[in-house]
Amino acid sequence: MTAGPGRVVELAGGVGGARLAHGLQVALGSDLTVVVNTADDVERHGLLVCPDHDTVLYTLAGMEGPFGWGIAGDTSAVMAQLGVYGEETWFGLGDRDLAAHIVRTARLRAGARLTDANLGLQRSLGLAATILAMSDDPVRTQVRTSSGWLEFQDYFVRLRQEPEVLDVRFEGIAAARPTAEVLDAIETAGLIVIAPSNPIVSVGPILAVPGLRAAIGQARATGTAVVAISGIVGGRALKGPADRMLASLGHESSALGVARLYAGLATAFVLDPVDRALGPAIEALGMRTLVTDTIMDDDPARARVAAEVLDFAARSALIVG
Ligand code: FO1
Repeated sequence: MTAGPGRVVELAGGVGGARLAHGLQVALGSDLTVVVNTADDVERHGLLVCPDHDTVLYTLAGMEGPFGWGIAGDTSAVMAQLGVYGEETWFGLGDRDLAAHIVRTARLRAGARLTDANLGLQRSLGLAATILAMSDDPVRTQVRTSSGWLEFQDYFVRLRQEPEVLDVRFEGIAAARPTAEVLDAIETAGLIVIAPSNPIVSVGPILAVPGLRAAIGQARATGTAVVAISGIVGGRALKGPADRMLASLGHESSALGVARLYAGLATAFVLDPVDRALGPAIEALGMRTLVTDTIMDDDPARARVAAEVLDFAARSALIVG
């Protein structure tokens, strides 16, 4: 029996990251820290909504909705009434979900940091793991389409990811600072896992926070394994528009295309059996590879993928010595 990896840090976006986090939480409990993308955050009806944080929150609490976000069985009486008042209702907020945005916004207005407002929600729902905002400073993803720059949720939800994405920028990123909690988590991590989330708009903003990529590089230089999991399987995104986005931004829409984005950062890469033939090209980027089924449709699959990633990291560390 080998010792566990100690603290594990997962960099995560929404649904894919949340599913892996759920599996990791089963194995690690409070040794898991999830650093979430906040560049999808959006102000709706005067309230701050943090989709990636909340998706991980509800998933770790075992209460996520049928599409992966929101709360299972939630109702939409407030949205219906907002529609009566002439408000836009394309971004659907459930009644119980709204409570989180009300509490978060109130605490922020009272002077709390985003990190602490979110930690309060996590404590109330009894999470074992910790979820940290990548930064307390506002960062917002914008995508350029043929009709100009759009706010991320405008593109993602209102326009159903239909327009081709010609460029991506993270407004506010230059002034964003990583929090002390995030830097401490990375410094003390025994393992860093990059979730099978969109590498451009989910993991991309996290790595773009000034100082964060360097902190991971420093951890890597002192022996911490950095394992990335492909969210592209057989050339298609497991969820969302990552495949089309990679292609329209000039990257290869494949596990190899994802691995190239993490070259120099990840020490190991997990790919699906259908992509086995890409293994040698990924290894040529300087990463060890693990080939395993990465689809996490149900709880046992999440636990299995998480356990395999942990086992792989432990074996890689033993081999590296
Ligand atoms: N995604 C949708 O496709 N439609 C929605 O109406 C929607 C509402 C929503 C409300 C709260 C929340 O936390 C997430 C929500 N999402 C919705 C998902 C979300 O905006 C995206 O999946 C992520 O931003 C991409 O990671």
